[in-house]
Amino acid sequence: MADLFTSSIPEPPFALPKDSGFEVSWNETSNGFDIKVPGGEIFYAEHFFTKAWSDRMVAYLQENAEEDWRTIDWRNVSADELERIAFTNIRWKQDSLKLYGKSIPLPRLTAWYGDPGAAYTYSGINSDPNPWNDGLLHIKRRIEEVIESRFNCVLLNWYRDGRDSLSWHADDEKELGKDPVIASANFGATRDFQLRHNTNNDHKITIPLKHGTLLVMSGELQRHWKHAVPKRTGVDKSRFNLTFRKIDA
Ligand SMILES: O=C(O)CCC(=O)C(=O)O
Repeated sequence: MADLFTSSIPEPPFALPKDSGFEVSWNETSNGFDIKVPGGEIFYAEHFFTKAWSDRMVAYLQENAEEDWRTIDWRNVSADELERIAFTNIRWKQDSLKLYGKSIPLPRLTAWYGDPGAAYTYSGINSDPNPWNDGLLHIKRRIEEVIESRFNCVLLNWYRDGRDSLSWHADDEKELGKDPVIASANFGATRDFQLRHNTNNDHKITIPLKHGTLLVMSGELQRHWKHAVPKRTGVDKSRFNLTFRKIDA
């Protein structure tokens, strides 16, 4: 009888360091794992959004007046061409960083939505928010139903294939306030989300973020850990990541 109960306790589909300070519990109410790590907290719900809803989101994020999103090779669309595409729901842009006087395109496309005034400066790029639309508001509300936090903006990242990536960083910009809660909704191709502790080299976690996964970072995580989405050869499909945040306006 005991076996019956023990074997039904779910385990996360990724490994955690075997050290003290790491603790996993299944959250029956929100259907995900509450994970304590040294200096922070993570919530992971592998199938938070249904497949039907996630499929709809993949279309919603790409629909546009000119191109068939099912067949177009987005990798070969230039920044100028992208600008001319009238996306139905999301105003995607190709941002660039200024480095040693050179303009370097980010290895992904981005968009910024939120309440009026929720402007954000990220890697030196200042973004005024586009106004919310129904699809983004629906996702925001779904997340707010299961976690206590409220959000007033969202950064969207579009990784067109495995060549797109995001380098090591913490979401610790001052407009996010102290110990921000960041909720990440994921649609499309699965990509690895890596976390590493700032001072303990043995504390590394690789979390697969799948079609419909919700990941929430909270507590002091942004103070003590960095995260990244590395390149992955072999991934040839798009992945969309929406990180909901609260800007102290
Ligand atoms: O794509 C992801 O999963 C991470 C996104 C992220 O870290 C960010 O936008 O700051």
